[in-house]
Amino acid sequence: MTPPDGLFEAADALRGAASVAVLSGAGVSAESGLATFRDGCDALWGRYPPERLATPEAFAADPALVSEWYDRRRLACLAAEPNAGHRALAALERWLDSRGGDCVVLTQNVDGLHRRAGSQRVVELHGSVLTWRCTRSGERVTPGPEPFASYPLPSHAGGLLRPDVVWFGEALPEAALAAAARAVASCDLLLVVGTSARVWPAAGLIGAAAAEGATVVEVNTADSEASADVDWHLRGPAGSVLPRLVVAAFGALAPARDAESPPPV
Ligand code: BJW
Repeated sequence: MTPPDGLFEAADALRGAASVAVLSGAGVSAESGLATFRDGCDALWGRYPPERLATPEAFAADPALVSEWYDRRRLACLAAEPNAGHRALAALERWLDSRGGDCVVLTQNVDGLHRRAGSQRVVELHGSVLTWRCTRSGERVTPGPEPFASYPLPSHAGGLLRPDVVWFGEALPEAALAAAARAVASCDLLLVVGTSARVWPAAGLIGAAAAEGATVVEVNTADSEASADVDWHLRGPAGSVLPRLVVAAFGALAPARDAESPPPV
């Protein structure tokens, strides 16, 4: 398969970067079978407009509908497996660690797949659908792999359980936002993967990194709101472009065990 335009130039930049931040979106999990939000016939909001499902007002108006929709997504995320794109990002972290650099994944995804692929430094900007919290006490729970017994599910404290995600109009977790701001202010290269860059404040991290002098490399199957402003737009699915990028930059997906031995291919 022909490499996407810019792959080798982006790989050179990646090899020269000591500090890398990754901003990921739903597209990175598309090849794990999880629908994206806005593109394609499988888009999650194809049947429901976002304000019907992803706002506190929607939950207040119809907690049964919103709980069931999120519980189905929770079960789909638990059943999904990380794909080659997630694994390439985990390999990238190991490469940078082995060279005294650092790599952090700032994800808008709520599916937990980056961690399951082996990435250790993951900042969940929009929370996690795998944990739910009580609307009254704020207590968090991690439900098991079965569907909920009822929609909505009452909590022990007399409230309702809601997904521990960030809905429109809600603030992102303060610590996550602060960690993301630090990462983009200090990175040499920002890799923007599988996001339409339409949702703020996450989308603003791209301009913030560029303003601090970082090289911005985008991996996407289509143009995003950010494409016109990035240094390299690598067109294609994350599951094939990311492994090629890491191999082009470092020679293999896994880092060498020590300085003497060559990296395993
Ligand atoms: C592939 C691929 C493959 C496919 N390989 N690529 C500034 C300007 C305008 C508006 C605002 C602003 N600041 C804030 C706002 C309001 C609002 C907002 O952004 N609105 C916009 C719609 C305009 N933002 C908020 O409300 C945020 N909160 C906030 O600002 O609070 C302020 C506050 C402060 C203090 C107190 C109170 C409030 C919160 C935003 C929360 C977003 N939440 C959601 C739902 C999370 C739960 C859930 O999962 O259901 O997060 S919305 C949804 O969009 C989800 C996603 O994380 C997010 C981003 O979507 P993403 O990941 O980009 O997916 P898609 O589908 O859009 O794109 C997929 C991409 O992948 C495409 O480009 C494809 O081409 C590509 N692709 N296959 C590579 N194989």
